[in-house]
Amino acid sequence: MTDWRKLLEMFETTTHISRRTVAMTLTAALTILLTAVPMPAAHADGQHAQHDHHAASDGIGEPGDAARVTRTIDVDMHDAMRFTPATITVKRGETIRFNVKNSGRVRHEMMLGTVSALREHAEMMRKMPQMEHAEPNAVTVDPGKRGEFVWHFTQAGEVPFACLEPGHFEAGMVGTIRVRADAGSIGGG
Ligand SMILES: [Cu+2]
Repeated sequence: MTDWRKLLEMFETTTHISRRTVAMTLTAALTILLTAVPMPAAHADGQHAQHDHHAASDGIGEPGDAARVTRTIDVDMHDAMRFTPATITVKRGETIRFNVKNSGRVRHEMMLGTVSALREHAEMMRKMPQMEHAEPNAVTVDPGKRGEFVWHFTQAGEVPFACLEPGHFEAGMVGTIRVRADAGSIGGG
């Protein structure tokens, strides 16, 4: 409450409004703020505003053969709930080794999947937060560690990926792999 009082005093010295008015205004603002704070646990899936973009292809590719890796791509995961890079470009037919680093202080993971599959999985993770993924399209990485998985991109299009640690997907820890059909230049962007 000290901060609140300090704020009030600051407010008072810079305005000519009475203390009572200021207090009332601040209380009203605080009430609005408190009621506006979302309750994460109360969010039913149906309340999410976004819609699934059922991609033209549900085919995100297939587990890759480590002996046929054409390229290694480094991905960093951090507690700002972001992947770096968040957009990756590959060519159709490439077998990529994802070298995934967790530079945060909490566990993160990288999982490839359609948006609907990722969302379903995120829902499951909320119910079973300790669940670890042993699937070939994902890697779970402890803080300060590295992990990897190998994936073969068989179709042109976009392959979404996300971190499904509870709350991370919702916080925007998502990315996209653009799979190009042509043999043109591969951008880093
Ligand atoms: Cu995460």
